[in-house]
Amino acid sequence: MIYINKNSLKKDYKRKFLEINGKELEDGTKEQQYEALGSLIRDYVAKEWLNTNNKYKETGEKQVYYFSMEFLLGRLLGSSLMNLGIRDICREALLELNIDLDELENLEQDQGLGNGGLGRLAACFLDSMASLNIPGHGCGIRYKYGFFEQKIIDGKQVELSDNWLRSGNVWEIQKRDKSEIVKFGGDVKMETIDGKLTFTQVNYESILAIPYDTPITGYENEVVNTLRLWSAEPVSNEFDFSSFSRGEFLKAIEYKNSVESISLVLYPEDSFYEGKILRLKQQYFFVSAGLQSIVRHYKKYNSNIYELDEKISIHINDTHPTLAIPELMRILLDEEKLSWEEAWRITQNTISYTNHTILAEALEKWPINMFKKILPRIYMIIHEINERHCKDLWNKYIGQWDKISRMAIIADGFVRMANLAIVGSHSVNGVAKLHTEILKKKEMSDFYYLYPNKFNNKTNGITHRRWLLKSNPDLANLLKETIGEGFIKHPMDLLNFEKYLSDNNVLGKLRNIKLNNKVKLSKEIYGSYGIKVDPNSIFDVQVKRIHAYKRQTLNCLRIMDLYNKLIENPNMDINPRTFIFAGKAAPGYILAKNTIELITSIANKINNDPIVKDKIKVIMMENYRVSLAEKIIPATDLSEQISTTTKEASGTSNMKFMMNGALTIATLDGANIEIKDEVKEENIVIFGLTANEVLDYHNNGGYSSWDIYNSDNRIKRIIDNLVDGTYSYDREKFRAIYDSLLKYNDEFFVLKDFDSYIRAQEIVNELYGNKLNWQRICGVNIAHSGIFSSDRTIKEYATGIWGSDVLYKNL
Ligand code: 26V
Repeated sequence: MIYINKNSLKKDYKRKFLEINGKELEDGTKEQQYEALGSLIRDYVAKEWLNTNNKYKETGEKQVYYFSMEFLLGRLLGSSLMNLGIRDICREALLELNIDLDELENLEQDQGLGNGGLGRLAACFLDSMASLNIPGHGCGIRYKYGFFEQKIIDGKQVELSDNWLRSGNVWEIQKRDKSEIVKFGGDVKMETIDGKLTFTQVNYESILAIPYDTPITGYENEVVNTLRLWSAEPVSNEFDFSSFSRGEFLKAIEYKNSVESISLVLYPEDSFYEGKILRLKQQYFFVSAGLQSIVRHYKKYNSNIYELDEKISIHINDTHPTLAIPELMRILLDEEKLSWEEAWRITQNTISYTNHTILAEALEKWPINMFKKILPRIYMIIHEINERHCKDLWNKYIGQWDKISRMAIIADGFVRMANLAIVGSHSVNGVAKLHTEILKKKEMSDFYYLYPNKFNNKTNGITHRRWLLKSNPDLANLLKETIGEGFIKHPMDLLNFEKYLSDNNVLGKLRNIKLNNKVKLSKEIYGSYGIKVDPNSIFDVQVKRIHAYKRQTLNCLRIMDLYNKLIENPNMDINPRTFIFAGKAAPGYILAKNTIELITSIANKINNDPIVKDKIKVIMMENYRVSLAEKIIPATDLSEQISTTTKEASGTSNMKFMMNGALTIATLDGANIEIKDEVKEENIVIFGLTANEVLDYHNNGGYSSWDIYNSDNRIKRIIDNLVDGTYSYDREKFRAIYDSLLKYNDEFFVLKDFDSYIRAQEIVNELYGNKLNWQRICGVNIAHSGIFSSDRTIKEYATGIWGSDVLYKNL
């Protein structure tokens, strides 16, 4: 424990402020006060960080490395203070210095090095590993620019760069002495040395990888793990005077820029794969640097390279870090001089892989020619892996050429990363039960029948420390008052809350907590957009990436339908609703951008119509990110989880909402199914096609959106509204959406699910009418959310995938 009291903290803080700024605390700006506090907290963490690392060295425990192109950490000041157990002390100390801790916490730039679910999951996992005493560390890229900042101007998304490092980053420590060299391009020289065929990469380009380490603190347990992010630099940063005198100054600058471009910016696409050279370079860059440093560290403390797989687990978050497989092979073969068989055994045992999407357009595959040129030795190794793999297939599946070609790693001019990840790892998992079943029985069925034991499910989770304790302190306090503090370390204890749900006093408190959170959000909305929303209305929320399969369009269409009904019958008896949207569209995704325009146009029309003024409002909040989610989710009554069934691998915001006492309206997709199984049918509202029905349409056809359009007047009217000037003078404005629904036969079954969605919304309206019952439902959701803590998920990974005696012992 760090022993700090209010007075020592005040003293330390003033000293730190003076050291950094050369002036007194009270003369500083808020930004300077934030920075000094952050630096001080990092100093406090430093000792436990060192101790943790020393302990890992002494015990020789198995280390887990989570490789991910994305880590969406959000802000770290509040969560670090909370995990160290000094947030309250700090708040009081600062108050005595006339500083509001919340204000400083709000100044922190989000660390937004991720697109959405996959990156946030990686952040939740780091938090859980540290909190469960698991030696687990992150490895990724230190993008100079994170996920773009979204502004809505004239109703449209505008992207600004996210220069998050502008005022420095107090949490990271640069470790120049732990740099690695990553080699690109060149040729491979083959020669026989001492009778052994050896491979040496020559004429390559060297790039320096500099690690920046961020401490990941466990919850009140003195564990501090590491997130190591790599930044690219030219090997020599010296100014090249000889080229300057030859007039080649610009060339030197250009070279520097081209090297640094590798870690310059996070790709903002999360569902359309494009074979961009820079992205391939990014992938190899961090994987190679990460693996080299892991093996170097391993060798420092272990003499037997053959036992590497007993001491190290490497997990790859989607296919993006799959090059870890051939890179580990390269190190073991070319540098450690192991035989192919030994290197392969170690590699397979070390590596495990999670799949996060079944959208075909997101599957990574690289053109062979491009790949060979950039990574010649790695290509050779993949080629050999493929040869051996296909030979096995030929022996097993005699004459079944179609199947063998589907399963090949290199085929049709491409290197297929998912196939490589499956073949080169010992474990392949999906992220929710349905998703894993689809992988096994459909998307990856060939591989499942070949290696049934590799496949397993690990339903996602979220850290209840950030998403309940930190983001909803009033609810956390009510839980502490009722069921005690046990749930913090053992989230399944939340189940005890169910006992209190017959107590009207507790239900009343739940209601007040939610109302308070809604008042706060209303103020935020008013402050940012000048729109007044009624905290007593139902806060009906859909916040997530904008994507056709997530069906923000379905949400829009029912709002349009409700608006039509209210215009016709202004006295219609409904509970007033505030529809809240937030989310970013990939910059090149036209349909998603069009959807944002539709939302803002509907908002514009409805919010300015006096007829419906007291009944409905529509808000599109800008720049959705972790810190905004922390404000919206605790203030939500209704959580919209309405993806086309089979398309959302898991979803994780669904879990955050239930944990904060929202009712879910959902399709039976991803983890929604498991949420339903937990809370039971009467505490969630389900609608829409089932997985089998969707798969049946996919296999056998038979769906016609035109038929629905022509047979349902409500639907015809709102679809026509898209192009009849109701929402824009420019009648062509929503043509892309209109066409996707009619001309292209509504790929995501929006019209098919419309009627059942409307009926589900009517049920929500009725439920909300019975206040006590509504609160009880919210309480049931909270009580059953413990299973969706990422602590549960991480325990399953640790015991089921990364397993070792030490990991078992810890749990
Ligand atoms: C995919 C791609 C495709 C190629 C271009 C760059 C790029 C960047 C990121 C991704 C990741 C997309 C996969 C993803 O985020 N899946 C989400 O993972 C969540 C955590 O498992 C899960 O809850 C969501 O359902 C799933 O959509």
